[in-house]
Amino acid sequence: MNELKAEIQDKIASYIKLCKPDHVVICNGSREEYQGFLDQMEKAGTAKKLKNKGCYYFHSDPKDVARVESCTFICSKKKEDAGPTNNHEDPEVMKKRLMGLFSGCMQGRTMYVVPYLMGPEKNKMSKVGIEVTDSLYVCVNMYIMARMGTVALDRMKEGRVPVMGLHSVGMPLVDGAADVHWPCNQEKVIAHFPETKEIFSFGSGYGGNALLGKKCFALRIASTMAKEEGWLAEHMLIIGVTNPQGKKKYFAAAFPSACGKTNLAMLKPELPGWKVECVGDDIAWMKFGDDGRLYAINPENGFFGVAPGTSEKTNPYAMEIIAEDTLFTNVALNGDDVWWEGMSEEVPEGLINWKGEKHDKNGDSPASHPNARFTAPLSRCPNIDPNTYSERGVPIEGIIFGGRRASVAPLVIEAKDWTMGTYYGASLCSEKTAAAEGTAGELRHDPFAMLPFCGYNMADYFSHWLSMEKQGRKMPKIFSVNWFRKDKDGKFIWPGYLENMHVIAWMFASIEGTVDQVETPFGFLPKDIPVDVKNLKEILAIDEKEYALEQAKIKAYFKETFGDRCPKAFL
Ligand code: GTP
Ligand code: SPV
Ligand code: MN
Repeated sequence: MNELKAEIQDKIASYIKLCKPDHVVICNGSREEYQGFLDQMEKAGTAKKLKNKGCYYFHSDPKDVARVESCTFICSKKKEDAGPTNNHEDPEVMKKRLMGLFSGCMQGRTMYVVPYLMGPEKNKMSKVGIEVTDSLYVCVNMYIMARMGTVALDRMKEGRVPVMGLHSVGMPLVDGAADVHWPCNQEKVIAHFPETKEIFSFGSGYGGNALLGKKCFALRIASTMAKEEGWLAEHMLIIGVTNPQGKKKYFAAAFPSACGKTNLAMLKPELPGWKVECVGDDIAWMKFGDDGRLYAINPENGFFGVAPGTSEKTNPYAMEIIAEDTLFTNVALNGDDVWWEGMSEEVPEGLINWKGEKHDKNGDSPASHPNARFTAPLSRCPNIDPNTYSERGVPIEGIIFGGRRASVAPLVIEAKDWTMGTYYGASLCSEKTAAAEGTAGELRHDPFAMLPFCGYNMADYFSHWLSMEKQGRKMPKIFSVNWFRKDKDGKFIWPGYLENMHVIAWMFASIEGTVDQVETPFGFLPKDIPVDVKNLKEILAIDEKEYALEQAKIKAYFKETFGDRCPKAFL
């Protein structure tokens, strides 16, 4: 640490002075250190060792189970730079509030300094961060999700400037108070300072609230960097798709939280001759190269995946990934193994639910929390793409936007050009899920699946996307998909999961120019997709009247929300 620039050392010293921890540990990111942390937590009773090698179980406070969007702030100097879709607070006002919250917040605890690298070691787009935290749970999750320790410190010694993040669960141990299994605070604040590229997170130990490399850095702060530097930081999975003739194309796809990114990234095709390989399942950083192609990297090094619904049938690769070296949070315990809704049809006897109570099989509450997650290393993925760690990134030829829509949105539609495709992204609507606080099922506008993750004015973000199209660039084709249309009985029409390969294959062929399409004013629809699905016709077509009505509503939303700042091309 001593080799680091004076400013960084001073910053950490100021965090120590403010938070008053009993001890400070600088993490080196070694396997031994990781195992030591897990042993420590097991001894304290906050982690439970499971049957499978390297697997551990954790469960949270019931009041700390998902991202807290209402407590997430963008603290730019000007309110309009945060824009109408973000909570804004003045940086000075927020700093004052934070100083109060963080003052003495680590008393009786240890402060861990976690240096980390986002992105492959040799890739030029990779960036460094430092998360200072009082949570061991965060340390072990960061070990899996980012590249932690020496590898990042080395980059900083070379002169790379880290994005600084201070995180506390917000529960000091004073006057001999005993610790609890999941310390947190009723009051939560996740504050981002885009101008100084700093993050402060207080009160939560869960997921995107606390693992600062993920949504806070790799999306909110990175999107502001991307705007300044002319690239894209997106809530997207990345896959490589190979057709039966051996031709390969890369796709990036944005779906809102808990709408199918991890599942699509791990797709194991049953369609003969096709192969899908995974580069990433949640975040993509993309930049046009000198050759005019759009190159993407996955800044993360692990999966923080939704557990419920994951099974041998729906996602066999995920089941293979989580067989070892995986951390489970808020799933149900089945002896010294884990279980969740959807893993098997039969609910096992004698489960302990995610709250640590005996599960009532006949009751209404699920055994696992709907936002229960697994944290597993990217390297365990059986279909990992050989170019995942490449120096250059992978060239994207197709971009997909998708929401969770019971009606209106067809299975797949292709944009006629970049502007229409960008509009598809901007006009994305989706039903809310358990990944964030609030009522699941409510339909909301979620432009580019970035509503909770864009670090600046969303209207400027639209313009930034439009400005990507330049002469000499090979613009990817853009598609919009919806796996979630329901019939009159409320059942999904499309079987989804592995069957999504049929839609990917259609998009692949469309980029190649080898499929028949139906032209509509809103884009190109497939003439047919050769698969035996009841009511397929209903989801392949659009009701043009209903569709036009929806577009009018979207335009009204753009006008009302963004006013003059909204790109004219969308109005
Ligand atoms: P985040 O990690 O929150 O960003 O979520 P995600 O976009 O990676 O979603 P994920 O793949 O984990 O899926 C979320 C939920 O949707 C899970 O319960 C899945 O079982 C379900 N799901 C995923 N793909 C499909 C699909 O094709 N059809 C249906 N019906 N459900 C799906
Ligand atoms: C999401 O909500 O989009 C996630 C989970 O990927 S979290 O890391 O909690 O943001
Ligand atoms: Mn996500």
